[in-house]
Amino acid sequence: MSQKQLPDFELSKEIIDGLLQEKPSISPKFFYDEIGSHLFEAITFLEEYYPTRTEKQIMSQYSKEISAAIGVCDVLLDLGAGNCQKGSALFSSLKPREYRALDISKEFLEKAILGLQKEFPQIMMQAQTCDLQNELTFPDLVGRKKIFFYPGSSIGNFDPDAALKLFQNIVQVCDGDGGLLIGVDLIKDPEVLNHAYNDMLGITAAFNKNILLHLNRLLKANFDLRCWEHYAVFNEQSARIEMYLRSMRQQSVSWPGGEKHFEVNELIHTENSYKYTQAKFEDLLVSGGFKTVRSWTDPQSYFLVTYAAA
Ligand code: AVJ
Repeated sequence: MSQKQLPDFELSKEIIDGLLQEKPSISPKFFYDEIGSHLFEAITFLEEYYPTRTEKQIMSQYSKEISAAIGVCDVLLDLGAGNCQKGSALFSSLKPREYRALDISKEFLEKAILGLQKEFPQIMMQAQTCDLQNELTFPDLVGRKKIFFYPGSSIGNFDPDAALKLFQNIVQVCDGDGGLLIGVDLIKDPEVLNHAYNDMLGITAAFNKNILLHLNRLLKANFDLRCWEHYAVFNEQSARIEMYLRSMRQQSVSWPGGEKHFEVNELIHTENSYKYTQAKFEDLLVSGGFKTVRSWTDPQSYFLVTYAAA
């Protein structure tokens, strides 16, 4: 993988540019510092947050059909691997020769890999940092059958145009072999969606606000978390959950070399989480260049797992 690690000043520039836009925003990739990664893990245990457990149900109920659709797996590339739990759950059915765990934060990955390697000594394992906003290339894996795994509806963070580009990139890297096993959240009753992003315990709120603590460290900024509140809502027109931080008062935030004034109720956009219909999602994969798609869902049609062959 040839992604370069961004130097801190480039990350800072990206964040500052976002904050100074007319509609301030922070990329959701900045959620996942160490605390953020653990808070997200906590979210996946919440009653209201159905995606993780529903995807797990689908994967285990249809594991035979899924592995039959995939066939031989030489290299399993786990995009946004996190704690590697979902990726390693595929080991027994896919039997990959090699496992590549890719994510933004390498620290989190390496801990997970260390434990896994003992349990599965026969599988070659490697942890790599990777920002999916950049192009994927795997010069060391040319000619090998690659199965990409992108679970959890992480694809929902991309707008459909960017998702299409990622699919095209994966198809190109696959070079006529292998494919993509991907999970995506489906459009459903807005009340169910809104509850999933506004949980009673406030874990999602903490996850959202933690992005500001991460920025305080990255930028040496001085966001005061007491002055910001979590706001998440399903936008039916755009078929996406939109997540924001709302300024509860007039305030200024500063960092070395700059500052930004926020009005009462001014919003910082932190995340889009797109939801699809099965038909729209399969169409997008085919538009990206995949030759065939096959999907599995749960009885309530809350979540979709699709294998797209390159
Ligand atoms: C990791 C992007 C799939 O959109 O549901 C969970 C992130 N944000 N709760 C999602 C998230 C708030 C999650 N993804």
